[in-house]
Amino acid sequence: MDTKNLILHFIFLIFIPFSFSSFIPIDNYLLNCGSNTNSTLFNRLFIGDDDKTNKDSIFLSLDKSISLTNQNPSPNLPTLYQSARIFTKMGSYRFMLKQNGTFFVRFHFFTFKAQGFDLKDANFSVMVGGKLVMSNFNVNFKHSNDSTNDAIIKEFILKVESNLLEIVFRPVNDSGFGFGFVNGIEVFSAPEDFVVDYGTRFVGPFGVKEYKNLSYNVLETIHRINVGGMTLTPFNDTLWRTWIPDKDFLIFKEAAKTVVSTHTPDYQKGGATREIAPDSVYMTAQEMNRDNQSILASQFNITWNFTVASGGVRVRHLVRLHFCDIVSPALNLLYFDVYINGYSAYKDVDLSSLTFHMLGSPLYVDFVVDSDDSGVIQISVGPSDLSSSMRKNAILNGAEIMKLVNVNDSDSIVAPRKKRLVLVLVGSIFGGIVVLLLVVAVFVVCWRCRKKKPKLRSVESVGWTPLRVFGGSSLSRMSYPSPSSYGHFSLKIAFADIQLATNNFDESLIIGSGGFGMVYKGVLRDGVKVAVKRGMPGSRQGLPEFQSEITILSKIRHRHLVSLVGFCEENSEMILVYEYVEKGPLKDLLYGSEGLQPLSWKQRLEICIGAARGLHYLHTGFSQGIIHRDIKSTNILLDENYVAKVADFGLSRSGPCINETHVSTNVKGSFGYLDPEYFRRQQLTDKSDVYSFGVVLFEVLCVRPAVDPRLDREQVNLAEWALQWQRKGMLEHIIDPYLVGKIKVSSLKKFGETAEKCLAEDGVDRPSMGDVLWNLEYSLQLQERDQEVNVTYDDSIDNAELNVTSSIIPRNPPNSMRIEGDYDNNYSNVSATKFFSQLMTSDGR
Ligand SMILES: *[C@@H]1O[C@H](CO)[C@@H](O)[C@H](O)[C@H]1NC(C)=O
Ligand SMILES: *[C@@H]1O[C@H](CO)[C@@H](O)[C@H](O)[C@H]1NC(C)=O
Ligand SMILES: *[C@@H]1O[C@H](CO)[C@@H](O)[C@H](O)[C@H]1NC(C)=O
Ligand SMILES: *[C@@H]1O[C@H](CO)[C@@H](O)[C@H](O)[C@H]1NC(C)=O
Ligand SMILES: *[C@@H]1O[C@H](CO)[C@@H](O)[C@H](O)[C@H]1NC(C)=O
Ligand SMILES: *[C@@H]1O[C@H](CO)[C@@H](O)[C@H](O)[C@H]1NC(C)=O
Ligand SMILES: *[C@@H]1O[C@H](CO)[C@@H](O)[C@H](O)[C@H]1NC(C)=O
Ligand SMILES: *[C@@H]1O[C@H](CO)[C@@H](O)[C@H](O)[C@H]1NC(C)=O
Ligand SMILES: *[C@@H]1O[C@H](CO)[C@@H](O)[C@H](O)[C@H]1NC(C)=O
Ligand SMILES: *[C@@H]1O[C@H](CO)[C@@H](O)[C@H](O)[C@H]1NC(C)=O
Ligand SMILES: CC(=O)N[C@H]1CO[C@H](CO)[C@@H](O)[C@@H]1O
Repeated sequence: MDTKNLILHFIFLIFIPFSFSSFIPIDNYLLNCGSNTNSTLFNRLFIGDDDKTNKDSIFLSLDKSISLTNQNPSPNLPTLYQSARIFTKMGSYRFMLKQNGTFFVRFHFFTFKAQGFDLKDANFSVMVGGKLVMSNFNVNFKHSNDSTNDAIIKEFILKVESNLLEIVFRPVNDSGFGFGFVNGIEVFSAPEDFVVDYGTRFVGPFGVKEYKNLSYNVLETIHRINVGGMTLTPFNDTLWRTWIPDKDFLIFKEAAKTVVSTHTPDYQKGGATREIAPDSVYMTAQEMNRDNQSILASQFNITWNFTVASGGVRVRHLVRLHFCDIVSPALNLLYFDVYINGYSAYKDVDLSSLTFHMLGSPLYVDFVVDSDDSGVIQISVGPSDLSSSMRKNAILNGAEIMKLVNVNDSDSIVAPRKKRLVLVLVGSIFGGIVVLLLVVAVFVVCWRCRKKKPKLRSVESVGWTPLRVFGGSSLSRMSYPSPSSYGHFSLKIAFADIQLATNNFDESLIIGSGGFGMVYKGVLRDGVKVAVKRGMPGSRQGLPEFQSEITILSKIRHRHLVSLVGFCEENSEMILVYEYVEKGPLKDLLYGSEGLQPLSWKQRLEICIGAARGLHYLHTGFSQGIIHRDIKSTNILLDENYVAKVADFGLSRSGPCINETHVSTNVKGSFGYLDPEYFRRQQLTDKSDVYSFGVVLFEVLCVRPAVDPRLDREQVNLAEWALQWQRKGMLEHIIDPYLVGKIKVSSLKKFGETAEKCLAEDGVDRPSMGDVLWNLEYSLQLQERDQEVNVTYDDSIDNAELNVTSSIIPRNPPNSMRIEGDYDNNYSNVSATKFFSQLMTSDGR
């Protein structure tokens, strides 16, 4: 939203006509459930839902429900709570509405025992207007033991865009044993603009942005607090709400002092109305306790902790704060900051400006905040830097906390709802269990669908934009960045989006870890699967690597390199977001789990070729090549088509300039893959990558770790060990048993030579990545060739091929590498045809 809209919003609010007459809802249903008599509560008439005279506008859909009456009510118990409607099967109320809009829906629950029902045992779900608002609700379970004498009232505020509102009760156990119940229901229209869709501040680690379409959420009231005041009952409230005092939520009570005004608030300018909150809320407040010099001397906030549902980013709350300057002797003396969950939510609040220069005019501000795991929403107000040292103060008059019921949870229920009602009706006619099974099946299917596609609640932000916290003291200074101004930051991702994508760094989404930190699987809002690499939060260790990786990766796009989707540098977080590579590290596939088909030789060759291409591109694709520095089998990832992608550029460094031959850096890399020359001389060249890649080649062939300390001394290091066998020309003795008989001799020979060259002692003797690439491709050709002329190594074939790639493939391998005899020995027990047919079948897949 842009500045203009916000200003409009406020101009609009100022001119909302106000009236002193009490609010009369257009639609107003109050039901005394399970009773045929009317009942009065707080001067309101709840009509009996069993009273046949009231049936014209309310329909009770199922005759299967039971009216239950409390035979031994305690004295003074309101009659509303002396009866209940019991649902042993799904049943519903339907209300005809005169007008669309936002509605209050309240349920009254009061447990008692009668006719074999103990209402404490009820366990049921409630849907309102097709939206699941309560699931597996159990009065006893949800509430503390001492509430047995009080009714429990659940309040929901939601938008209804239909002339019919249906409220469905469904026992959790649909087999006739479980049941649901309700004592009273209220359905009435909320005042216009009770929930507006603009100007809501979405507060979090990302700063403040706008939260749009608030009214499309179902809100469940969790706390309604008259700060600095006393309990207000439905008698005292225009919308029959109950407000409770704040003292039980206040932390460090000495810091706060209650203020009470005797002037009735003036609703002209601030934008609030009597329906938003009654006079009494605005006539009391907590301010900073400025009497106590020792407290005043130390800077402080007034802080309240409110318990809420925990559970990460998906549990969202609306925090509506009410303000009315009843403390200032004159205008523009009070400047304070608001914090929610420790995040700056509104800086330099200047009530005088917000009310267009009028003291004692109420206003409210809506905030949306994601719950953290603490199960607490913490609200603080404290003096702003703008306030003069003599007049440091902060106030709060009222607070409401409402949970945003996850509407999308219930989307799956919306679709089959109509069907289910019909089905249940049919079911009641035929008494068919089959029908119930169908219903269950529909449910299960929907549930599955829902589970399969976790839908992320969209964050109403302007895209990948850095957000600034509002710095102004006047609303006219509130502004939101326009999307167009961030074109060149297109890789920047808001922390909130990353939290969403990873379900707030859900441990179950961890797909890897390393020196840098954890790697999580995630899904961005646009559905793109990503791997989120998060540096240890708070620690700036590795910052150079982080920045190096961003710089490098943002420049690179290559089929065989994992591409960077974005990054996040907010709140001292270092987060890199990569494309998600479906099958994960080569290492995992190589050492695969039980039952997993091992990779064929052809697949392995193709993977090595892909990785070599990626590295070749890194080394040569830029005027100044890039050295990966940490090539290993965990850094080669495979996508769903087994296409290799080189990953993890955290340790990358730009290569030497033309006039230099190496880069001097601290030694980094992974044990077992590390170029010994690099280690000795601390000089980095692209040949260090070639060495590491050689180790990977042997690893792919032999399927054993680069370093395995459990083995005999001469076997510990794969590079040394494999080289020994390669030099003896007996490499086939140590290959992956799965590959035995499946590799053509010439292919293996070429492969072994290539790996050996990569592991040359001196970098200058190692081939370039381009050479390695061609040799591997040649090895693949040899494997793929239709007709192997000779099972043994044949120089002539090799030389024929060499004409094509003469500059790359080393001619005439040294005599020490001639291995014909050994191959003969090894395969002498396999007939040529058998050998080939094996090849055919394994390759024909
Ligand atoms: C209950 O109240 C309604 C509405 O005022 C009225 O029509 C109805 O007659 C009353 N029923 C009883 C039993 O008093
Ligand atoms: C209500 O039913 C659900 C589903 O069977 C169950 O998970 C939950 O524990 C039950 N709650 C109580 C309090 O019995
Ligand atoms: C209610 O439960 C709390 C702890 O959960 C306990 O301290 C308290 O004594 C209980 N009250 C009653 C009336 O049983
Ligand atoms: C409610 O709104 C919808 C569309 O917004 C409209 O089609 C319908 O007629 C309205 N119903 C009433 C009762 O106002
Ligand atoms: C429903 O309740 C009955 C009796 O308690 C039990 O036998 C049955 O397993 C329950 N069904 C479900 C789906 O929980
Ligand atoms: C808000 O709701 C309106 C009306 O349904 C819709 O057109 C718009 O796309 C919604 N905006 C967001 C950000 O969801
Ligand atoms: C609330 O209403 C009751 C009953 O009308 C009245 O006695 C009480 O003074 C009112 N309280 C406030 C704070 O207005
Ligand atoms: C002032 O506050 C301190 C706590 O910070 C408390 O110990 C002290 O008693 C208070 N003094 C008065 C006069 O209330
Ligand atoms: C008030 O609380 C916020 C958030 O916890 C904190 O950042 C700020 O430093 C606090 N101010 C004072 C004066 O303690
Ligand atoms: C208030 O909530 C914060 C944040 O969850 C927590 O750290 C603190 O311990 C809580 N304080 C009290 C007194 O409960
Ligand atoms: C409130 C909310 O997040 N609604 C979303 C539910 O899921 C659909 C897609 O299935 C989205 O379009 C809605 O925005």
